[in-house]
Amino acid sequence: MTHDLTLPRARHQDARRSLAERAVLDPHRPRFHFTAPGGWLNDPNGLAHWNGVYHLFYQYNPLAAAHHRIHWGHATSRDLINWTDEPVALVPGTDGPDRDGCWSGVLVDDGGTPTLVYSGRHGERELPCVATGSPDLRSWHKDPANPVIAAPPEGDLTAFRDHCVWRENGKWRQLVGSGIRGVGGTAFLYESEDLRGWRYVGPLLTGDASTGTAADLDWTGTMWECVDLFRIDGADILAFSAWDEGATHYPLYWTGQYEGDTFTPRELHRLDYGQRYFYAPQSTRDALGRRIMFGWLQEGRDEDAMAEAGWCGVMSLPRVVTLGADGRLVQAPVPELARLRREAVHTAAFVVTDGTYVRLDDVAGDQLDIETTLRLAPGAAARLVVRESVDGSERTVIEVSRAADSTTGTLRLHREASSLDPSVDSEPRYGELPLNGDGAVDLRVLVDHSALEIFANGLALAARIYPTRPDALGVGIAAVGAVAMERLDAWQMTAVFDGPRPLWP
Ligand code: DQQ
Repeated sequence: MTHDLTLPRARHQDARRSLAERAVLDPHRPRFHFTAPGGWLNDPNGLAHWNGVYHLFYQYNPLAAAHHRIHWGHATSRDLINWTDEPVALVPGTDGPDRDGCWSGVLVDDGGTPTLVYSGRHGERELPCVATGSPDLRSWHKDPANPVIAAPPEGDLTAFRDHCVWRENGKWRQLVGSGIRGVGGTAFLYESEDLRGWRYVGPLLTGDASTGTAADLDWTGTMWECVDLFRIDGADILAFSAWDEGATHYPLYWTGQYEGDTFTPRELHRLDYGQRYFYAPQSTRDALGRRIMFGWLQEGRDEDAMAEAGWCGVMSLPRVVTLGADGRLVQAPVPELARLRREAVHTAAFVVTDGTYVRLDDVAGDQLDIETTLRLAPGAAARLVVRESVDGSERTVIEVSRAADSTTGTLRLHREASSLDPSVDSEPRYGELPLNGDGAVDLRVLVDHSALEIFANGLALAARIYPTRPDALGVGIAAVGAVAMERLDAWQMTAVFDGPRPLWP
């Protein structure tokens, strides 16, 4: 049987349907990840756990599946899993400093008053703005003093936007992402008594863009977007997204020490190996003391396909971030996610014979949570296959391998056969996977239509895949060398979104 590639597009092309109606018809739309009701979604903003309610704001264009005149969408949840759409929080002004968009920012508690600090965009320029909220965080009032910083610091800068704001020693402190042309990305530090009048302190830390290139795994770019400074288990983390000339590369973090007006870096790591598929992350500390992080899973299909689908952009699953014994961040989906699990399948341990492929016939679907523990001999590799069509022409391969020297490994995502649609991104993704001497890999794979999130020994890799075949639902495992599968548990994941949602709740 040949699959008609034109079918999904033709169905979406009906311009009489609203964006939200077209969105729900799209087979690539996730069902348990947060998405906007329709139109465009990018960065998570204003994350907060406020009076027992989680607030997720996000960069939103309710008018088209394109990045233009960005609003702030808003959703709330009591469990980080089920979301209620709230009224759009910020709309670009008819005039004023945010007339071309309300770009990324944060929510802070100003003595009981919910207050947003965001980047107002006018022309090609972004400047810090403030808005205060009603006690239920449903209506927002922009401050007449906006922009609250009239101009970036002097110098030849690549950009000036996005905010991290916190209270310290009775004052507010703020980081604004930027880049010094010819030098590198940076985070400018400011101080304030009242969130309105800001004193420039200086660069907290500046990267060196002359070291490496975008092809490297840890080039820090010419501008740092969405800087996020937090302390976790006594360690200071400065996270940012490396940007260069309009290209959104990947999220990175420095470990180090924040003291006084500087951050002394120790180590630099990728936050997620999916590169731009987990971009612009933002985190908050919830009432349980957990560091909760979301990132933006960008699309891997072209602008026409997004426009036809009526929606684009996926919010990652909320992740709990902790500090590992090696000083690196460890990430896992919030445990609340397990509430969506249905129809458990437990596979008994077995040795995957070298060179064989075992199709797991009782595990199949496009909404799955798969947990497995694999043990790799030195030089061995295990390949977990998901979204495989019956004829094998479409398949997505998650590979974990162990080097012959036994303590290092690699996590790799192969997408070259993920889709028969030649227009979608099929580039591989990979990153280093530290292993203990026993070669054990705890692997968790969440499949949600086009959204894929992988966690291997606490390291994350998010990506998007667009299988065209309705039967691309299969799961299997292959081995090269000696691989033992010590357990595999899989669940169907129930949907939290069903049916069209209002674009303007
Ligand atoms: N997205 C926002 C910016 C930010 C970028 C605009 C990161 O504020 O720098 O939608 O994806």
